[in-house]
Amino acid sequence: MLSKKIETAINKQIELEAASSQLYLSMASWAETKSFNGVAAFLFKHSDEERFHMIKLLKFVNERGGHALIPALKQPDKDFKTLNVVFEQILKHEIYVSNEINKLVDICLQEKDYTTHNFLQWYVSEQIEEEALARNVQDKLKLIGADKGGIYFFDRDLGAMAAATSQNEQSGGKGGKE
Ligand code: OFO
Repeated sequence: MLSKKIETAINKQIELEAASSQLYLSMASWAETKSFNGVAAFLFKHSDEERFHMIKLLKFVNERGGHALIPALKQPDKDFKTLNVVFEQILKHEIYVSNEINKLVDICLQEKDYTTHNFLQWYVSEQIEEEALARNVQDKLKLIGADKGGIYFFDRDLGAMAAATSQNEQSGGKGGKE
């Protein structure tokens, strides 16, 4: 059974995962309108992953005797100007999410809820991966600078990355992500 304090804190995290999914969906749509189709595929995939993170929390709350609440949709940012702006924002956002997960882990320790603490370790690892990926992609963009050819290949590589992850998932692998 979850304590009220933990149930409320996880519901807050459900809201954040949903907002992350919406933000990446908005970025994907922006990228598609700019014909960055590879970047769009990567971001659509990322948005799906965030939704999965939300559902995983939702199921956990309900299984533990709580009530997972579905948050209202808020319109995320819609104009990003450049790819650099998109990926800077993603890194900032992921760092924020990691901090929120850490706070949640801390509440579990205070409440001596070791079951939820154990469950949250998946999110702790996931955030390490997500921050590393966001940093890596942002570094690539910094190297490319204003080089149009570089941007072309960057877009192609991100599309290939999204396709490889999907293929891996279809063949039963974890695809590096869930
Ligand atoms: Fe849910 O992992 Fe990113 O935000």
